[in-house]
Amino acid sequence: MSESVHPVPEDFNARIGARELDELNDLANADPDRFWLDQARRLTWNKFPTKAGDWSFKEDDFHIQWFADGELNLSVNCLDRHLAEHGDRTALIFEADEPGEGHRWTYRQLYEETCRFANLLKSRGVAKGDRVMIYMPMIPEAAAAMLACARIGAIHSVVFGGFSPDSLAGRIADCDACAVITADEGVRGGKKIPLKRNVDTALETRDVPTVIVVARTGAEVAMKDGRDIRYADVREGLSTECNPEIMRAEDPLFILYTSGSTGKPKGVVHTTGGYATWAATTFDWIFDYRLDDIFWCTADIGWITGHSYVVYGPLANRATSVMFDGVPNYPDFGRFWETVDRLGVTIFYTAPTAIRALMREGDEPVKRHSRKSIRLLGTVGEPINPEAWEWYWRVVGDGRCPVVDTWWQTETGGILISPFPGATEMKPGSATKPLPGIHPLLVDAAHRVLEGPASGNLCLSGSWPGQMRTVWNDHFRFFETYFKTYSGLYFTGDGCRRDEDGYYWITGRVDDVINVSGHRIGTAEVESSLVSHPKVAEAAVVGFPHDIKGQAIYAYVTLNAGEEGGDELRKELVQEVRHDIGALAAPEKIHFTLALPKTRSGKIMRRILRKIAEGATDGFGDTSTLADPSVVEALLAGRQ
Ligand code: 6R9
Repeated sequence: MSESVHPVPEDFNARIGARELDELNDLANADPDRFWLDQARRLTWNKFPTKAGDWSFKEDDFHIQWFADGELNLSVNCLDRHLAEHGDRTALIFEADEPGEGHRWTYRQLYEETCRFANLLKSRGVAKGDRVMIYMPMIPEAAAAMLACARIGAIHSVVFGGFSPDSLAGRIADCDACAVITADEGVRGGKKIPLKRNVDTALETRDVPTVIVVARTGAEVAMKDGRDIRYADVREGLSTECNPEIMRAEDPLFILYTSGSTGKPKGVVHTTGGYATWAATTFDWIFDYRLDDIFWCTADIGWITGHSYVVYGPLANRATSVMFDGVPNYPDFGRFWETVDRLGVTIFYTAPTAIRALMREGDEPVKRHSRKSIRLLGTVGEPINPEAWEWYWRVVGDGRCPVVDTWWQTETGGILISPFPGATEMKPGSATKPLPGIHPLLVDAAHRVLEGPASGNLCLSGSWPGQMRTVWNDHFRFFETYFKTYSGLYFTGDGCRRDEDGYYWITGRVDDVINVSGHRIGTAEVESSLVSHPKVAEAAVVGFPHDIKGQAIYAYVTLNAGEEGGDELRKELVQEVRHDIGALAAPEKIHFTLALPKTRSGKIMRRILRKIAEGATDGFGDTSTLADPSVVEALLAGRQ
């Protein structure tokens, strides 16, 4: 395919142009310590660090620390320090599911609400280092709850409202949470989500001392005496001042669970100083933020994108950030652009899956709205196909707004590979180049580092402030997952091509992670849910290309002797996965088969299963190691 190149639009006057970017890169290479300490200066520290990074990815000396002797509080950085001059500035614009039914919170209001939540948590005995689950809709109180945890040094763990009670229970157990903050119900696309009821179900297996319930719809919900508190009942009595806990830079800030290639979701741990520096820095660099901007990142706070670019990055830069509690197609496919016009959004950041879904509806729902306030567009979460990129650029941005395709991960805390909107020529489909101080490498199967134009596995050869520090309760797993495959390197799990201009093209996961609509799903989790059904003997799950979702889930299932597969059982199995994990992990296709392709040593050959799910009829490579090569024919015949 021919690659097109888009120069930086001429009248896009960014603070960082090509020359400034060169300077940043030069400094990052010449004096990394000074460079990173300079970035840390964006924050207000109680004690400014004397040293930037201290890390080694080597097994015998494995450690990662940033700004280790520094001390600060992140809620102070997002709130207190802005109050004197910007207290009346809008911090959050809540955009509800019903267009226009939202409201705004100024920095002062967010500060006061944060302090109230912090005092409430303290009154319930929650202290520094304790874990607090947040299972909430996209309402300003959710941001206040996160900031309140940061204020008192509690470690928050936000769980996306689309996850099932079982998933929530698993996370509560894993991090031994002492409180849950939730809402009565959520509302998305006109449909109610019974958040409090889900919490009650989750807590049947493992209770916690405190549940705080914020009113979103005002629905009647069950309340357990002594445990559950209606926020509205106590709010007036809570002080709007709360002394911040001074944290060491390496004190944990939050845990966010994410799917890996094996076992249950991992609790990705981010710490205070490095994460805050990285969220604040990347927000400023990549979104070219100006004081009068209205920034809208459509992600949910249940994902890392919501942490870094709805809450912490924008607020640390005293930006105005939109919290959207709806979906792109409600009430109709023009929702994003109607909202952009009504709120005057200037920077818009969303996922390729949303762009593809909107593109399918044609240009009219976009053109119906002016969008003239937008000056910068961004994408995140999965590779964007050049066709969708071009549509976003041409139709949504009218060919005048840079598009930043930002590559990063839960593990990286913030953006690592992306254009600088005022400095980098764009190639549709490429996340372009690493940020200053970031050192990607491509490695082949034989562990050779590849030079020049090449395709391989994407690794990073050094640390950066926003890097995750550990897997909660499992430091061994942290090392094994990310640093063992390629000695001395952080392995991202992504495949990637680098072209002759040094541009990076992420090709997708090379491990057993499926990226469905930008959401990471571990094949092992779906398989273990499927096999928990009494009729199922074995299951193997792979991803296959999907026009809108990017990838969807294809499940191969073998049944116990005497059981018969059919549509009824398909429905039951989908239900099982929705129950165990959540609707986002529901298989698109279920293929009943008598056998799975296995090697003589019993390993499932996923390569073959992927090919068949993709629709291939040949090109299965070497099948001679299969215990029974005739399985392939049978699978082809039964393809869904
Ligand atoms: C931020 C986020 C991480 C995985 C990552 C990669 C994919 C994210 C991308 C992208 C191509 C981009 N990914 N951004 N692939 N181009 N711009 O999404 O974090 O949920 O942890 O997912 O998403 O495969 O490894 P997370």
